[in-house]
Amino acid sequence: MALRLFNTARSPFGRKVRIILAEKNLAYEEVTVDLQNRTPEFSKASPLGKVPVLVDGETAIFDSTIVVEYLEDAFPNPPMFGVGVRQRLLHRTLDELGDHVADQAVTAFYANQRSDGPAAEQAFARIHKALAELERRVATNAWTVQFGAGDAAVIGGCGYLVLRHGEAVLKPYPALQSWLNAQDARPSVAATRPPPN
Ligand SMILES: N[C@@H](CCC(=O)N[C@@H](CS)C(=O)NCC(=O)O)C(=O)O
Repeated sequence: MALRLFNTARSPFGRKVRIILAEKNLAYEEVTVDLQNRTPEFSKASPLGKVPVLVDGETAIFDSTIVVEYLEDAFPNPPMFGVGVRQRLLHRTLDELGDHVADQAVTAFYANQRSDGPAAEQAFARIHKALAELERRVATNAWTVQFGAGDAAVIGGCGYLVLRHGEAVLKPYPALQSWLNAQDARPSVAATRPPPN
């Protein structure tokens, strides 16, 4: 049965899943969701009303981290969590850091839209904690050996951060920035670049 992905064009979480689908060379149909006007079909698949949701036959799967784990279990090759306990842990940790950047970048975006300075400031303080940890990990080579789930989450989160808040936010993190730039050449990353604002 064909895979269907409910998503929005700029969702950082959706991008993470799309990178993994591309890396695993899996065909799927993408269904673009209007979050202001959810269809009954989407609401049935997504109890929390969020994207992304992957539908495989009769099974609807959310959230993005669980979708990626499902794809790994259902379609193990090529592996997206590296080899061995340490690499798996590293992918999961990067996934958490990448999702944290994504979550807080979304929060800051909406806070700015309603001119809520303190909420945006709080979100940015949280973003910088995660970016500092990512910078430390890239700079000390505490990173994944094989590209996979963790890398995809960091690219999704940081890509969305730059899209919504500008490149300057990464200035204090040169190692992370150059790692991100290098990933742009990867076909799964290039093919999933979000459209401009
Ligand atoms: N933890 C979830 C987060 C998903 C999420 O927050 N998606 C946003 C779009 S980027 C959404 O659907 N927001 C709509 C809402 O919260 O009502 C995941 O990893 O899938």
